[in-house]
Amino acid sequence: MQKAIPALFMRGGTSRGPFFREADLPADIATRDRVLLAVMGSPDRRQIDGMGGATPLTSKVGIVRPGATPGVDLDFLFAQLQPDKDTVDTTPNCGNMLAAVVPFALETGMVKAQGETSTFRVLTLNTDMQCDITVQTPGGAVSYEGDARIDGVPGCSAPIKINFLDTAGSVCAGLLPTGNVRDVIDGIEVTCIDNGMPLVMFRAADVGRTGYESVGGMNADTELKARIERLRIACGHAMGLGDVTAKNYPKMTLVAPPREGGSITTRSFIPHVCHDAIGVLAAVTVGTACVLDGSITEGIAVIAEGNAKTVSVEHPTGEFSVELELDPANPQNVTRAALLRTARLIMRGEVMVPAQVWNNSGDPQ
Ligand code: NQM
Repeated sequence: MQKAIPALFMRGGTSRGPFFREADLPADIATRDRVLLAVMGSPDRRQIDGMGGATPLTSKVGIVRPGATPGVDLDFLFAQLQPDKDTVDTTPNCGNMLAAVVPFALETGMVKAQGETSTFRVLTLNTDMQCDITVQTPGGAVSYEGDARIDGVPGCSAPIKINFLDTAGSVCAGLLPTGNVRDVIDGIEVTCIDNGMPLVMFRAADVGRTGYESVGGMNADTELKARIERLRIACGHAMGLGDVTAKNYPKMTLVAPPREGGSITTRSFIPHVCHDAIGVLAAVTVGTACVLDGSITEGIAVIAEGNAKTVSVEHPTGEFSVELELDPANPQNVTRAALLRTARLIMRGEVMVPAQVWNNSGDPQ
């Protein structure tokens, strides 16, 4: 017998995966993780026996419950799986999957629409980060149709606005986990920074690349990938993250001058595969580095004056605009980050999980 678990299959930004109500999954974490691995078909490079799309960006899961903290409407737990590994990592955030949380909660009746638009406060349990998310709810239902366009997703959809309230030091102990805005690690000048996502940023030119290479070219560049992994492991120790060999962070971001009228060009390794675009909180973190005096983006990033800045982060499939607000008393302090995403309900139903997955778990489900 297989067990049926209710799920909505959703795109959130440039990522995709099944979303569950927390109450529909096993409470025991080890059993839950075995269930999620079975749902996605991991570990298997093709994920042929599950719902995963054979890339890290399509091996993601969202788990949602009503907020358990005063002032918080919804709690969101993000789980990163991998096609070819048996890991379920709930340590880092995913700002893309986050975009689908409020649509999921509205679709499942966990929250009620407030009017033409609805805004809910969401707590991301992975890193205890809060944000306000506004979705379009004409006539009391989520609308997925509109003219908002995000690079990396074909077509147009209804806009989803995410306003981050506290992103600094998500997984690391602070915004600049080495204590410096710039370090030389393993012979390369880097900025180690975490404003929502732990990143190691370095100039593409410093590893003999332009920063404009294609995703396919980057993924085929085994020499570069080996160099980046060595740097990542050294930076992990410097950032207080310990041995990051088996961890999905820090992500590695090559930067170069903008080419399309934006603020900076990026190629992101997440951490072993080059992203087709860039992660949401990775973009917030890149944007933050661009406004910090002395970071490795100095002399590369093109940034306008003023305390409210739009940083346009160029990536392989377009650009990602992040609105940053700086503290007028201390312009090195980013007080707010806002951005636009879209999401879509792709399928609703039940995902079937082989009964043997529950064996010996001790969980009554
Ligand atoms: O940085 C990819 C993605 C992400 C994460 C990754 C993300 C973020 O594009 O907030 O969205 O870094 O693994 O979904």
